[in-house]
Amino acid sequence: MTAPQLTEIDHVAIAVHDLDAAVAWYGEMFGSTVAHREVVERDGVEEALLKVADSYVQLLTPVRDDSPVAKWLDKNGEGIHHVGYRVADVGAALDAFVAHGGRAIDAAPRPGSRGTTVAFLHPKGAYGTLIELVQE
Ligand code: CMX
Ligand code: CO
Repeated sequence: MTAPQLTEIDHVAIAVHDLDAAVAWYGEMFGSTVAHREVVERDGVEEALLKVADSYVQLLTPVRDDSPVAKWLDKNGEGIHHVGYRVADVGAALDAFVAHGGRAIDAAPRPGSRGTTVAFLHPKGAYGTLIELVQE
């Protein structure tokens, strides 16, 4: 057995075509406000984080045509793109995952948004879910 690795849901990420429109929609419908907004160059996305208790809704839009989110939107249209699980130690969680035969996208932890350290796990072999491990 693996020791428990996932401590909280960090975020649910939703891919959208128009970030301002999606932010306005969440504000109008649910009174949500933006806690953080950032362009993450490495992933070619801009994100807006809306706080829900201790977690976030991460609205994502591509800023480049070669962004993985641009490709995903072309194929699937708008919708849930990935789930971010909080972990205490992303390196240890990634090692445990790979040691148990899991398929990682990132070979090692890397910087995410808002100063986090993250690692992505491949949706193939993860019940069709793109998983992001997030260490705050
Ligand atoms: N959720 C579930 N399945 C997904 C997926 C997603 N988000 N993205 C791709 N897939 C599936 C595809 O449907 C496809 O399945 P089939 O082979 O059955 O058709 C398979 O995975 C391969 O997909 P693809 O379209 O060929 O895409 P790539 O292999 O080029 O890339 C992935 C897929 C996951 C490796 C790539 O998107 C990636 O590296 N993602 C991690 C980085 C990222 O998403 N960054 C943006 C977010 C940044 C942030 O949160 O801060
Ligand atoms: Co994310």
